[in-house]
Amino acid sequence: FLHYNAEDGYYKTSPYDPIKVPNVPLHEYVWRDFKKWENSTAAVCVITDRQYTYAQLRDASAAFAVRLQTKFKLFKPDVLAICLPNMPEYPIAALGAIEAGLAVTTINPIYTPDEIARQLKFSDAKFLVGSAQGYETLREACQLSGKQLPIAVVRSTAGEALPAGAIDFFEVMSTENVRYDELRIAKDASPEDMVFLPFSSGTTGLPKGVVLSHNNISSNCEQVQDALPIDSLQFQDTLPAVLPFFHIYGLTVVMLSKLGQGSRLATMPAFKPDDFIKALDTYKGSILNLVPPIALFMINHPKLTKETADALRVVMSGAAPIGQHDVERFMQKFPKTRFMQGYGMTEASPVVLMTPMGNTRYASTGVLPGSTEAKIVPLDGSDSKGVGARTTGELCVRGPQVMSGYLNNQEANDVTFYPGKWLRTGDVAFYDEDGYFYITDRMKELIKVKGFQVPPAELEAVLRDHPKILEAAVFGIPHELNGEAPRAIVVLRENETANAEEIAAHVAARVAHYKKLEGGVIFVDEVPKNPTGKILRKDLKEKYSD
Ligand code: 4UU
Repeated sequence: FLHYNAEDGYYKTSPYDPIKVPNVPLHEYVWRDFKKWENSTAAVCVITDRQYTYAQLRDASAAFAVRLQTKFKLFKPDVLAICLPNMPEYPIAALGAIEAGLAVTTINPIYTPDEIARQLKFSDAKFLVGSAQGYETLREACQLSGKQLPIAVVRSTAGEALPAGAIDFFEVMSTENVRYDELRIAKDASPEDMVFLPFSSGTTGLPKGVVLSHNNISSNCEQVQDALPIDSLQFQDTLPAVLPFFHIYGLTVVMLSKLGQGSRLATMPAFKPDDFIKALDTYKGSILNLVPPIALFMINHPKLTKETADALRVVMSGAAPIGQHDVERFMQKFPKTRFMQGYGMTEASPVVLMTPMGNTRYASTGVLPGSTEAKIVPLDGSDSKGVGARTTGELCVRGPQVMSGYLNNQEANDVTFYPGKWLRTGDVAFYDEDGYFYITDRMKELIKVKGFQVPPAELEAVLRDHPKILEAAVFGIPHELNGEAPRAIVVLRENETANAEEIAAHVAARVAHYKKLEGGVIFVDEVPKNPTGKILRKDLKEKYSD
């Protein structure tokens, strides 16, 4: 599967058969086989045990679609924002909006009002779905963004009050008196339309809107399903859905792909040890997508025994590197469980690599899924031609899952793609003779904490807002449990004094908690920069990591 041509140099193709791009709207793709399991549970909340069958989930989302159009006058190309923790209603909101012809932007529910406001503005969202608990934060975010959006609130228990001014999501998704034939499909609707607008900082700078189409997402579902085939008519798998649905990993790989295959989602609003153990033990979690810190938790937590995870047949780790030693410890503790790895990024819907069944190369993040091509190019950007096996460089990919580009950002698109639609990942990798890829480093500035994106440019902007700070630069240092922790170097204005705590507190008050300056603050006289004023990030790591 190694090829060569004059334009691309060496490039790899997938060992799998090419996928058939579904070419239908995403909700139709997800519901394609739902009749086969319409009375099975589709989603259950691990905390409250409230649940929906496939028929209930599908009907509720169709009802939501109708009301978005008839009651709220939302149509293509409007954007709906979902700011919810994981819960069974999440797919109702997402697939309903999609059925109405809208695109969905997914917002981290633990964001601060500032962070939410920014995404509402960038995405130009017209409607918000949130939780009762998060309602005040959303109101504040609306005020900050200057947009008075209708906010539909999901109450997680029947007893939870509807906040004043909120729309009751249960009313909007109610199947009572709904006229399904009133749904209007735009004449120009196409599977190439944007369906999701998640945010990612990509290789540099602030978060940008990632335009993902129906075909991008459904192609990636197909690709994942080929690498991990399941048969719900024989046995219904349960997925402890602990990875947040707002992030592309939870959204595509857990929620959409598995609903398309008839599995049961056991949703958790946050990672809490007892809930997580319950999802494995009581709900018999059998396929588990996780990030490395959760694998470490499973290895180390005394209450989580081999018996607790008795039903667990597959675990897939992704979103950040995991050490081979940790994989081995995991397999020692859970010998019945097959350990897989995936590698992906928001810009690729997300999956780019997955270990195949029976893999024993535990340092590898896997092989290319169907219809995906990759090449490794020199790190210095001097040439975009691919090099051969066992040579390290920047990983570039192309395939039906790769985004068309960032929203309204030609400049970012120009640096993110090489000619021929090759997406630059910003990750350092090589492949072996058998087409297994190994991610060895990250060359882009992005910091990953527990698998979440922490863009340095975002924290640098927050630091620059501090009245005592002249300049700042942020980078990641290794962190035993979370993978990395953000650290800042700070130059104070003349005649100012400050201590590290007050600087860290300034940041902590303005960002989601995983973005805090856990790695500390160091005061310096200057930020290392090149002649054009760009921060020399490599120097930061070398100079200030100890
Ligand atoms: C080393 O993290 C993601 C998507 C992760 C994902 C999705 C489906 C993993 C497995 C899967 O099946 O997306 P982003 O956009 O938040 O972050 C992308 C970056 C990558 O560029 C890389 O630097 O996260 C890092 N990354 C990894 N690094 C992702 N997966 C891995 C991995 N090993 N397995």
